Amino acid sequence: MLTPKDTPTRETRVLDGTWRFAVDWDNDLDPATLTSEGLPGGLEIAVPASVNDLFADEEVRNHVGYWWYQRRVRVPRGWGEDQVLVHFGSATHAATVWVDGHEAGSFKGGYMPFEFDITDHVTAGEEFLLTVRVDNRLDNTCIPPGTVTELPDGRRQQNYLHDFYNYTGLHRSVTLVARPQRHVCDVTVTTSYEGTTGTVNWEIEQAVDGDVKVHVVDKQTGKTVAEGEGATGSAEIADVTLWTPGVGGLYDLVIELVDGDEVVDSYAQHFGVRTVEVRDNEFLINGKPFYFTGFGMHEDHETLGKGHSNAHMIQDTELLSWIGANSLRTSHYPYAEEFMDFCDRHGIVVIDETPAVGLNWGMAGGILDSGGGETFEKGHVDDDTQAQHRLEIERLIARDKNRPSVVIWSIANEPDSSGRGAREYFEPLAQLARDCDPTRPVGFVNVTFATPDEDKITDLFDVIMINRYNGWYFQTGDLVSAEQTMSEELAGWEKYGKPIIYTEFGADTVAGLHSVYNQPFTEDFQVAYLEMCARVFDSSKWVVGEQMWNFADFQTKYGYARVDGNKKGAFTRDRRPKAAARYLRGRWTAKDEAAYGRRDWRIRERG
Ligand code: GCB
Repeated sequence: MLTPKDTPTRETRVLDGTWRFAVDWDNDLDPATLTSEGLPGGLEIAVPASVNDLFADEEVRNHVGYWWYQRRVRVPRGWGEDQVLVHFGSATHAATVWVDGHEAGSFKGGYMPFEFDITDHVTAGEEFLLTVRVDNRLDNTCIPPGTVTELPDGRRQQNYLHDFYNYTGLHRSVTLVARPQRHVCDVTVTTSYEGTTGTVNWEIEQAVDGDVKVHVVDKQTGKTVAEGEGATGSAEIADVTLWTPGVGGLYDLVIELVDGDEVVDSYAQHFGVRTVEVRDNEFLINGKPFYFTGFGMHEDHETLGKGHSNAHMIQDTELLSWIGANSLRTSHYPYAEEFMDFCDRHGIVVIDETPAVGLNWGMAGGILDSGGGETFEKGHVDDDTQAQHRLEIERLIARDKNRPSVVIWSIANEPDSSGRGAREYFEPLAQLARDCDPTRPVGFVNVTFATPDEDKITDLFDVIMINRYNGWYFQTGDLVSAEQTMSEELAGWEKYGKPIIYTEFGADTVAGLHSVYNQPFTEDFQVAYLEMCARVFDSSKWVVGEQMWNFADFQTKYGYARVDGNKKGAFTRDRRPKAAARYLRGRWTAKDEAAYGRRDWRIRERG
């Protein structure tokens, strides 16, 4: 599926704004009535945004089940000859869509785009009623999985094993799209280079096979630098500009479907020329060792919840630049395409993660409450979960395969990789990711309990990504013991002979709380904790990256270990720096300077 775009042959209308809204209290509202008579009540909602923090009503916030969105849409007059689609950036976690009384389709998976062809049900120049039913329930057929419990008094409760709030709603833009009947459906771009000459290869899927012309345009200069023909082909780029961390460097593959002299469809897909390779203890980008600095992040803001906002995107990436970070992980789900486009443009290196989080029933009685039992058993993480997990891997790679910023696929966060059945569950998924994309390393993120002796799946992957909380959840406040344990464990991971990235390490910290002692929850402790971690990382040539948990404080479900959310941020939820942020800024900019000979790539870029 292609991202909606205006081109010489395509048009888009963004449907963001305020929509009518209703809560389906008993999850039994009749679509036929709602699509003919409209939604009951007078509520409105913002799109894009999460539902949960908008209404001053706890019952709305805690509702488990369906929510209804509705608005009238006018199809532009000139779209009579075109196919008309309605495209959703995401609906968390499932949606069914109606166009007037016609059911256009359903989609399950809360962080992926989907679209429906509605050509036969709309008329150019006329209005139609667009109705969307969003479902926020998570069960064992979902990624992430969850459990819905019905209490004796009839209330429903949603339980889940991941540590971020189950925000729901239309989190990304909704777009009406016009495209020609004969059109480009998809394109896969791969690149390489030799000396100063780049090579771009393309494979184009079309609705109806026809002649194809391709122009390669340098996005910096706007000049065409190469041309080619055919649905499958390649072209050379002389004096190629490589896509480079901290800088970017993009080209457009401008695809034209032609019929004689007529351009039937035209679409521009951006790409970058760069290589990624894992060699012994090194992670190489364009043949040079790369050391990841940055964060596991969240799409999370006050009021908006997980709703995408360009203003917040700019602010967050500015802060990444300020702090000297060169990378991030899209913990724990795929982020909005607007955000990924930004990373492509500005050279931010991305570990791209599926929404497979909370696949771990071993955490009962620990950080989270699972209710016990084995992870890989019927009703927990089972064949149904795996089927959805497969889809999530396929879809993520299909969506982001052309992005130069993405250098690793992370197929899960902290699954029970030492549990019975882990290998049987993950072996086919690791293979699937490789089959979908043979060009990028594949990994998963390891949980603390699955030590080198216990873990059953690390050999299936190219890189080792580990989350560790010694000094916080374990050996709390005792940084001396924590350092010893981390170092000993690291020696175990080194034996795998693969690069290691610490994808999480962190300590909850209340902004403004200080102490002369290394007291947990203070800003002083957070800095001392990070200094301890840094000593461990710097001691091993196998460690090729550090991504602190988390970029900013974020909302979670309630629990005795969470006071208004997770407070491990280097920034507060409203993006003010804690002392840790200044510490990291010093460390990462110095590392950056040592590696690349400059202090702050964004300032340099601005000249
Ligand atoms: C983890 C999880 C992350 C949590 C974090 C924490 O290991 O991957 O989702 O938020 O720990 O702070 O407990």
